[in-house]
Parts: sequence; structure tokens; C-alpha cells
Amino acid sequence: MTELMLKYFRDKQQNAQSEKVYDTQCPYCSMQCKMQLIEQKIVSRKQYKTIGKDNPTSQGRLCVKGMNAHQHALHNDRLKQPLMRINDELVPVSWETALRTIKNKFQQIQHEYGKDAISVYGSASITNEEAYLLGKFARVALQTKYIDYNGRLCMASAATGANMTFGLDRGFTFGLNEIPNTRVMILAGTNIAECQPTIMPYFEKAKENGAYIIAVDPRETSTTKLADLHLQLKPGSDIALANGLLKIMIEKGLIDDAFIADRTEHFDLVKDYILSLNFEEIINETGISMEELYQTALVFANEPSGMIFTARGIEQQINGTETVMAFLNLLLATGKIGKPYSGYGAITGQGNGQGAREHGQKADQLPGYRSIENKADRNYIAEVWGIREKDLPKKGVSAYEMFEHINKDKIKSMFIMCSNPVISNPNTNFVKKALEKVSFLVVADLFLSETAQLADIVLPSTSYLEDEGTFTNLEGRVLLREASFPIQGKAKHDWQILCEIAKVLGKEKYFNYDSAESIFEELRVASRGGKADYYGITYDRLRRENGVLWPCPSEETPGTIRLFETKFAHEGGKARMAVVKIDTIKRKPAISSNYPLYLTTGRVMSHYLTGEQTRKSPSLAARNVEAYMEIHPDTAQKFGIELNKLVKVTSEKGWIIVRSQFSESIRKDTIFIPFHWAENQNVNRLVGEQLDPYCRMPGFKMSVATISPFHH
Ligand SMILES: Nc1nc2c(c(=O)[nH]1)N[C@H]1C(S)=C(S)[C@@H](COP(=O)(O)OP(=O)(O)OC[C@H]3O[C@@H](n4cnc5c(=O)[nH]c(N)nc54)[C@H](O)[C@@H]3O)O[C@H]1N2
Ligand SMILES: Nc1nc2c(c(=O)[nH]1)N[C@H]1C(S)=C(S)[C@@H](COP(=O)(O)OP(=O)(O)OC[C@H]3O[C@@H](n4cnc5c(=O)[nH]c(N)nc54)[C@H](O)[C@@H]3O)O[C@H]1N2
Ligand code: SF4
Ligand SMILES: [Mo]
Repeated sequence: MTELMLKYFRDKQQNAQSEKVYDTQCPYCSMQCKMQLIEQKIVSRKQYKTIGKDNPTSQGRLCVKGMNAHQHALHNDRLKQPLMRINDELVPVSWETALRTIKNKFQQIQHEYGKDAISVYGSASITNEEAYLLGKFARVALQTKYIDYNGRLCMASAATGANMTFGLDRGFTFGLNEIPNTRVMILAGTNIAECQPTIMPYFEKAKENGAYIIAVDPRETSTTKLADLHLQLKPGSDIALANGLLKIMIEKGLIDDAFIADRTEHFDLVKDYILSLNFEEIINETGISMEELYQTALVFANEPSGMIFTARGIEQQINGTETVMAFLNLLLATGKIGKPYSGYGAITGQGNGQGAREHGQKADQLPGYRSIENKADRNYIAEVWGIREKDLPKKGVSAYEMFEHINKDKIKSMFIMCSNPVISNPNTNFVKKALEKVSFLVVADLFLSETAQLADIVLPSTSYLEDEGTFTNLEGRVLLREASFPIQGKAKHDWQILCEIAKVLGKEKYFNYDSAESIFEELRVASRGGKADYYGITYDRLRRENGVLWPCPSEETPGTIRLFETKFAHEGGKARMAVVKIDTIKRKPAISSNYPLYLTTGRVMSHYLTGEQTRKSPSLAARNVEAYMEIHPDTAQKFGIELNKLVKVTSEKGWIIVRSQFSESIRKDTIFIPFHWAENQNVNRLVGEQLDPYCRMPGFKMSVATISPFHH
């Protein structure tokens, strides 16, 4: 080897050794797996990879999305400078220009149409600090009542159902570590294997230990394959199923009378109603046989411990709140909550699906899970914020309803942070028109998303690699996401963006923060004494203790792992059972000769939500390059649909074109389409605008549609 070659290899080795490690958490689901970005410099080229890092929840595991997350975060398309619409084109401008324009426009609109003419649309993918600040920004900087967020489309019914039943909403009422020891579980409308993959070992362990697993899903999925019994019901019929199970339990004397008497209210009403039902109707509505109903009811009631998990399959229904409550009736009637290896798990979706719903970006909510309609709560927060209670706006409307308000000219402007509603809302043809109509739209995003493309101003935000802050994972565990990767271009953290806009609006004194931690210090106080009490949690503790579970009222108390051991959170300490009428199913669209198929929607392993991030990641995009429709081959034949061909899917709301994929295991009356794609592949063009009356959740999981082969 020549001297020159030797030198080359020596240099290369040295360079390769220059390795940097950045700690962070996955930007995707509610597991919030801890991870590290490894930057290796080889000669002058940088190479990146992501590896898992040990922690109590995911124990170092990552799924395919997490492993490839850096591909979108380091993508060239990341926004690096503000953009402003000039002559109908988005062009780069300075922060100064962007902020000045926002100030002028916001002030002009509020002057002309009133404070409530501006609306705010937030997200559960931002940190607790940012979610908290966004609520404060709407109420204090803009003084508008119109703020809501994408969690309304996600966990609103689970949250409302749990609040109505238990008086408190925290996703899991038990510790993750209890799952392996439970004896029986019902997985209702959850696809954990694809949506929270790193949680699977807890369930696999339970199975090894002999737990009986019942899955409720109209489709076969990687999750239902884990089950001992798969109840493949008609979409949207879960209330009939849960009520049928309760009827068997009551009739066979399998309920826990002592628990019902000591710890619950209203059982007698529930019992009267349930006993008045007939099985014929239940079998008819659900398509589930009497044998399967019996098997489920007997195993669940007879085992000494048991858990019920729900996710969007039963929750994203226009009777979602009631559906959740029907399943909670089963837990309460059998006394399977507040004791070891038992309880309710509403499996949170987004990275901060839990925390972001606690600190005040929901239309009716103030920090710490306080209510904007409660005088004492209003007084408390007004004092923390240093404003008068009477200047605190009242309750606004839900996410989708804000677009209806735009259409009715009640809202003139919108500020969207970290969401892509043009893809994710129901009836998206309408939503897109509303966003085109709005007179001034500001979007803060990492990319020029389909929504950002409609904006008048686009603000570049920082990602999970750069932005430090806390997230509350699906257990209710608050975690500190460390993030120190260098900021790209002129992007700013979401909290900085909020502070800067507040400043130009003359509200600087309420938004004086120099770090995420300084916002968290205020959040602690704002949440103090509320249901979601974070007062005892500090950044130091989070570092030392690997996260703390809320409620945590003081620095001396440990977090709370198992909830409701001695009492529920309602006044009087009892859980409230509720009569949940099967008739609520009739609220939904029925199949007809025009629209003969049920359409349900959901996710695939390799893509995330509107796909804005995962479609930019070559390794993930390669796994599913386009939208598809899962259909039974017999149904396909009936409609003249061939395998792997383009199909036009039509509902009352619109049409889309997707490719056919056959599945022998899906119900013959049902098609499934994931929602990760845009434009003509966006299934939300088909979903209707009807909302759950209690929580305003859209019915993403049940529409009716028709299909035909698509010829160019
Ligand atoms: N890979 C991936 N993981 C994700 C996400 C993602 O986009 N991609 N998103 C994250 C977010 S924000 C969320 S909210 C969660 C969502 O997590 P999940 O709720 O588990 O996911 P979905 O696929 O929406 O729906 C779950 C299942 O409900 C079934 N289902 C449909 N209709 C019905 C019905 O009427 N009754 C019943 N019982 N089941 C029905 C579907 O067939 C589907 O298998 O996942 C999180 N994790
Ligand atoms: N048909 C159908 N529709 C559904 C669902 C369904 O199951 N079926 N599920 C619903 C559910 S559960 C959810 S949660 C919603 C989600 O709906 P969305 O919130 O619209 O989905 P995302 O793709 O997460 O959009 C996030 C946007 O923020 C950007 N972003 C990412 N990180 C950051 C950040 O740190 N800061 C800022 N400023 N921007 C960032 C991304 O680039 C992206 O454009 O969709 C709902 N829509
Ligand atoms: S997507 Fe969820 S399970 Fe997968 S690595 Fe990220 S946080 Fe973990
Ligand atoms: Mo979600």
C-alpha cells in the first residue's frame, strides 16, 4: 500500500470515528419511544441512523416508523424560512415581514369583525408546553373563544366517555406492567400491532401467561391474529355487542353485586334497559352469533382479572361516547377496575395525545383539565395568567365546526399549528373550500403540507430532533423529550413562534419565556389542584426518574400508576353507569341500493396520519406507495372489480380513486381504506359531517359507499 493510500484510510477511519449522538423521542405514536439519532461523518459526508434507547415503556424497542423518522426530519423539503403569499404565490420572506403582516392582518380583522373572528387550530403532536401556550395564546393574545385541535378527531369520545363514567380521563387506569398478568382482555377497535407496535411484547407476554384475548374488529388485522376469539362485527354496531354481553352477564348472575353496590351508581336503570333488549336484535345488528356472545361474556365475567382496551375503531363513531360507555359498563358490572391486572385502557394515538388534551387547547377547557365554564376554574387560571376573569373568553366550538363557522362567515381567519386538516377532517372537499375562503390563513408546519399550500403565511417550525419539551405517553407518564440537534435554516420552535406573535400583538408581558422549561414551570402552577395535576413534576425529576405518571400533586409524592383503587373521581366517589341505547346506531347512515357497502378507514404500519411526514421517508413510502381499498374477492366480483386495478369509490360527499387489494378475511359488506394520502386518494372526501352529540367526534369509522371500476 502506498503512503498516500495509507493516509487516506487513516483519515477515513478518523473521520468515521467522529460520531455525534442526539437524544430524542419518536415524533409519531403515543408510545413515545426514546431514541438516539447517530450522526456519523465519513470523509465529509454525514450519515444518519436512529437507534432505540432504554426506558420503562418501550424498553429500547423501536418500530419501522421510528427507525426511519430522521428521513423526513432531515429531508430537503423542510421549511427553512417563512413564506408569504404575494401575487398568489408563496415566496420566502423574513420573520420580520411575516410577523408584521400577521400583526396587521390580525388587528385589522379583529377591528372589523370582533375578537372571535380569528380561530386557532392546534395539535396533539406538539409538546405539553406548546399545547398549554397555544391555549393561552388564543385566550390571552388573541382573546378569541375559537380554539380547538386535532385531538377532537382522535380521542374526544374516549375522553368524554371516561369523564362521564369515572369523572376523570387518563388513557390507562393501570400500569403497563400489569398487562402480562391479566387473565382476559377485550381489544375493541384497536390495531396495536400496527399502530403502537412496541407495546406488543406486553400483550404477547399476557398470552404466554394464559390470558384469553378477544378482539372486536370488522377486519382481520395483525392484532386480531393474536386473539383467541375474533368478533368480526358489522362496522358501527359495537353498542349492540357490549349491551348483548352485559345482558348475558346479568341473566347468568355473573356480575359483581358488591362492587356495583359499593362503587357505582345507576346500575338499576342500566339493568332494566338491558333486560328489555332481545338477542335477536343484537345478533341482527352485530352479525355476531349467540355462541360467540356467550363465550365472550362468560370468559370475561368469570376470570378474576380483566382489561378492556378501546381505540379509534369504536370511538370514531357518531355515537362514540356512548359506545365507550357501553364497554365501561362491562368493566363496572364485573368489578374489573381499581384492582390489580384490571381496568380500562383507551389507547392514545398521537405522540402527545394524552398531555395535549389536558392543558387547554380544547374549546371548552383550561389547563390541568379545568373547565372553561366553571367559575372557580376561570378565576384560578385568570389569576395565574394575570388577567381578569371577565376577559377570559368563553367556550368555542369543535374542530370541524370551526370550518362550518368559516362557511357561515362567523370566522374570518385561522392560525393552524402542527396539523393538516385538509386531509384529516371529514368532508374534506368542504374543509378545503372553507380554508380557501378564509381571508387570512397562517400555518406553522415542518413542510408545505396540503393545508400550508392554502396559507397566506407559512411559518417554519422545528421537529422532534430540535425541540425540547415534555410529552405524556399512553400510560399517563410525563416524559422529557430532550432535543438538541441544530436548527435548520431560520425555523423556530412552536413555542417561540407563539411568543413572537404575542409580542407583535403587544402581549409580550404574558409571553415572556426563555425556554420550554420556563413554560413548564408555569404549567405546573396552572395545573395545580386540577384533575390533571402536574404540580409535583419538574424537569429534574423527569430526568432522574425516567418520567412521572400524573396526577402528581407535590414534589414529594410519587406519580400515580393505578387509578380508582378506593374511589372514582366524581363527587361522592362513585362511578356512573349509563343506559346506552342500541337505537343510537340508527343515527348513522344506513346502506341502501345507492350506497350498498360499509366503508371504514384507518391506518397501516408504515404511514402516519395524513402522511405528510412518512410519505417523505423513502424507506417508509416504499412499503405503501399509494392508497388502496381492501375488499373481499366475492364482493369485488359482484362489482366487476379486478385485483390491483383502479377503483372509483363514491359516497354522498364525493369520490376518490384507489387501487383494489383483495382480502379473504374482511367482511363481505365492508371495504377498508387507509387515510394517509392526499387529493383524489383522500378517503376523507367520502366521510360525512355528522358529529357525536356529546364530544363532536366525526364518524370516520363508518360511512356508506359504492364502488365501480375506474377507466381512464
Ligand atoms: N402506523 C401508524 N400508527 C399510528 C398512527 C398512524 O397513522 N399510523 N396514528 C396514531 C394515532 S393518532 C392514533 S389515533 C392511533 C389509532 O390507532 P387505532 O385506533 O388502533 O387504528 P385504526 O386503524 O384507526 O383503527 C383500529 C381498528 O378499528 C377497526 N374498526 C373500524 N371500524 C370499526 C368498528 O365499527 N368497530 C370496531 N370494533 N372496530 C372497527 C379497523 O378495522 C382498525 O383495525 O394510532 C397511532 N399510531
Ligand atoms: N378517515 C380518517 N380520518 C382521520 C382518522 C381516521 O382514522 N380516519 N384519524 C383522525 C386522527 S385519530 C387524527 S389524530 C387526525 C390527525 O390529523 P392531522 O393533525 O391533520 O395529521 P398530521 O399528519 O399529524 O398533521 C400534522 C402536520 O404537522 C406537521 N408537523 C409535524 N410535527 C410538527 C411540529 O413539531 N410542529 C409543527 N408546527 N408542525 C409539525 C406535519 O408536517 C403535518 O403537516 O386525523 C384524523 N382523521
Ligand atoms: S411509531 Fe410509536 S411504536 Fe413506533 S417507534 Fe415511534 S413511538 Fe415507538
Ligand atoms: Mo389520533
